[in-house]
Amino acid sequence: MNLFDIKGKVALVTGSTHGLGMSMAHGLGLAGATIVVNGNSSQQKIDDAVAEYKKAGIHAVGYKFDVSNEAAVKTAIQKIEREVGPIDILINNAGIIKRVPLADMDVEEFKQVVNIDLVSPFIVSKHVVKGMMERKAGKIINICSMMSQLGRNTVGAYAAAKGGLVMLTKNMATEWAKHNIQVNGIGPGYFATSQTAPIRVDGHPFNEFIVNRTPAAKWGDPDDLAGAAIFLSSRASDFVNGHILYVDGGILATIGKPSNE
Ligand code: GCO
Ligand code: CA
Repeated sequence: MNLFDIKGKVALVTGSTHGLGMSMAHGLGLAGATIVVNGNSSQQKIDDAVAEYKKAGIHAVGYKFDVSNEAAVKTAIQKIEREVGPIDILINNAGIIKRVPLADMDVEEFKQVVNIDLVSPFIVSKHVVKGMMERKAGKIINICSMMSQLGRNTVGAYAAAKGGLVMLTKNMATEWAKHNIQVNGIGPGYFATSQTAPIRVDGHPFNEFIVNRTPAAKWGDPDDLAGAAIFLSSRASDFVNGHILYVDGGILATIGKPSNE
């Protein structure tokens, strides 16, 4: 008996052509799940990502659609379920960030961030959960952030959206747990990805700040998220509802320390 067995499950991971989405999807794929790869920048990027998954021995199929467009999401989910099979696992990972001080931020920019990072997980979940309800089984994982709990200069819109995503997770869990659908979140700390590349460059004060602020004293390796993703996708988490599993090297456990300690 393997509590963590997800062999043969179908997992849709939004924004899985690169970054943390790709790392988590990779982890689920190596554990035996079929990965539905999603992105919206170009078909080429999806094809390249699918080829990369396949090279690692993962069963992967690609679907390009915009997670913020309800009509496109609805069509894509129907197509995926017809062509690949019922979606057992949904990871709402696709997201964007804009680093602009709030007092200088255009309302349209703010709305764009909330639209992708908060409204879209609602849209995709809404169209995936109906099938899960009929089948009386499902796993939904919303990708939260350190900014679900903490503020930081310039990322106010992102923080507002990621904070909202925690409450969306709890409310999805509240409404759907009785259908044997577990909705939880993963809150990544600071990981070395293209998203953090601009603030991670050697010599950048933020690079040093993060290493000092993190008890584990390093940026996370994206592969470190696979365990949390597998746990929340498998039978091992069948009575875990509305929880956010922070994978952060201890950031949220501490106030930090002076830079000379
Ligand atoms: C930033 C970072 C964060 C991280 C991550 C932290 O500018 O502070 O980009 O927003 O991406 O979400 O958990
Ligand atoms: Ca790695």
